[in-house]
Amino acid sequence: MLPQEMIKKLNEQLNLEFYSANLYLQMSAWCSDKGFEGAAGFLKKHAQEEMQHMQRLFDYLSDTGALPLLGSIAAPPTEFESLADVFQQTYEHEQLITRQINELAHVAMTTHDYSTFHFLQWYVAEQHEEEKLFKSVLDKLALVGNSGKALFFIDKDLKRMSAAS
Ligand code: OFO
Repeated sequence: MLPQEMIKKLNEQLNLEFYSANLYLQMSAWCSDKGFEGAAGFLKKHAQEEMQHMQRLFDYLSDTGALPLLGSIAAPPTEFESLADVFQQTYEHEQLITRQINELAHVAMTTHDYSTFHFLQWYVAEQHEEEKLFKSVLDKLALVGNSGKALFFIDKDLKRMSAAS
């Protein structure tokens, strides 16, 4: 059985992954509303990945005899300034998640909870990929600028990226 403090922290992370899914799904809706169909599809697919992150925590808690607790989840923002603003916020959000995962891994290690420490390694690797992915989109946006043509190109590129993943 996991220590109570770790069960609480893993449940917080589970709910945060739910929030990530809702955030990206809401962003997807904004993109679709503004005509960025490639970005909308990319973020919608990513929202599904976040649900898998949630599910992994759910299963780990359950498999170790703890009770997954689904709490209330804050509503994500609904308005964004631009496509660049959307992706700036995704990147910042992923950095927040990385800090949370690192903190969890630190607690697991220092309390000798090596099972959870091992379980969290998947998230450590995943966060590296997630930050890299969103940073690459931001870099492209910075490179091409904000013209209609540039955004059209980026949107097409996001469509290609989500079809390839
Ligand atoms: Fe995007 O990594 Fe989970 O939250």
